[in-house]
Amino acid sequence: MNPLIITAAITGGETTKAQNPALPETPEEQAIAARECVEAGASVIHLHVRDESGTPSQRLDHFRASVDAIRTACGAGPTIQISTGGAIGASMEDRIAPIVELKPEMASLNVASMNFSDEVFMNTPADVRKLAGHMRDLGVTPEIEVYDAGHIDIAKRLMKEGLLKKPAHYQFVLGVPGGLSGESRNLQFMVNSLEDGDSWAVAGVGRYQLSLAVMAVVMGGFVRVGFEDNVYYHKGVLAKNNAELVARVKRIADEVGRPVAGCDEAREILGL
Ligand code: KMH
Ligand code: ZN
Repeated sequence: MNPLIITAAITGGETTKAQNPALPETPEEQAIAARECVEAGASVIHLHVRDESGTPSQRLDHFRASVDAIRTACGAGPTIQISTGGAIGASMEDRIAPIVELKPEMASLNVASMNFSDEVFMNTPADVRKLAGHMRDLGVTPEIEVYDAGHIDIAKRLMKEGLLKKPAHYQFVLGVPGGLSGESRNLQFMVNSLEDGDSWAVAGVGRYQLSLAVMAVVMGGFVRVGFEDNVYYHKGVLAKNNAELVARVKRIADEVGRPVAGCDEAREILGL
């Protein structure tokens, strides 16, 4: 079986400490969370950052502080995947800036506008092309975030336009109110829609996190867990930290004989 890449989405753009007091917000908290997740089996850290008051931020100094703190805690180990989705309402200029200035090895790329719970997550075609163009020109590998089946078709069009390279790496974020829900038939449909050589991971939102992780482990996909998408360990029981969610996926993989990728192996698999 191919090695399993586990991504830890430790903070997110929408989760609050009111939902789980263990949410890492400061660079120091994020560094501890990242180290614990890597020790538990994660090889990629999907990173959103906050300002001093805990409000989501796309500011460069905030990204720099968190990236530096994570590097100090984890060494060159994990791939730090910068979020260009940010929080709902962030301007496209602010979302692009960390990519241009920090030139990370990997960053998320959202390809469509959609309702996102009670709000609207804006990704106009012009903005998506602009961001994808920057990533291509700077050699930043995109993880294509897709929340609905048609988003894969949008990504394929961007490939035809030369803005995205093949093979592509997708993150299926399933269970956002406004996107596709996290039933197994939906995951299977998404996987069936990919082209040869593409890779995929799944991030189940809320109650879908565990079931979709289990499916991905046996289907040969990769898994994202963490407080960005889900703050619970069991129904009604908050996770103590992000690492607890990572460790559970690692245990499941161990049980079914799927090796878990180390940090260098993940980089190689993702072509970074
Ligand atoms: N906060 C969500 C609206 C990403 O990181 O690229 C978007 C998001 C996606 O989290
Ligand atoms: Zn994110």
